[in-house]
Amino acid sequence: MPPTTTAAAPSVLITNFANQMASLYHNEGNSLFVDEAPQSEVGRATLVTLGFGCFFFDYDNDGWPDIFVADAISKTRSSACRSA
Ligand SMILES: [Ca+2]
Repeated sequence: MPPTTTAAAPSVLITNFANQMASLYHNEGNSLFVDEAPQSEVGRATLVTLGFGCFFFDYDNDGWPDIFVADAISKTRSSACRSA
C-alpha cells in the first residue's frame, strides 16, 4: 500500500530500534492516524534495521511519495521503499 501522504493530510513515519519496524501513521482525517506499516512493504523493509533519519520524497518522479530511511548501524546501508 503506498503512503498516501499529501500536504493537506500528511502521514507520519517514525523509525524505531532494530527488530521493531518503523511506524507509518496514515492520516485518516479528524486527528485520526492508523499505523499501516505492519501490512505494508514499509514494515517488512524496516524490521531488522535501526533507523534514524527518514523523509518522504518522489524518488522515481511518478507522483507517489517514496520513503527514505537512513540506517544508523552501517555507514553504507540505507533503505528506500517504493510506493507503487
Ligand atoms: Ca514515487
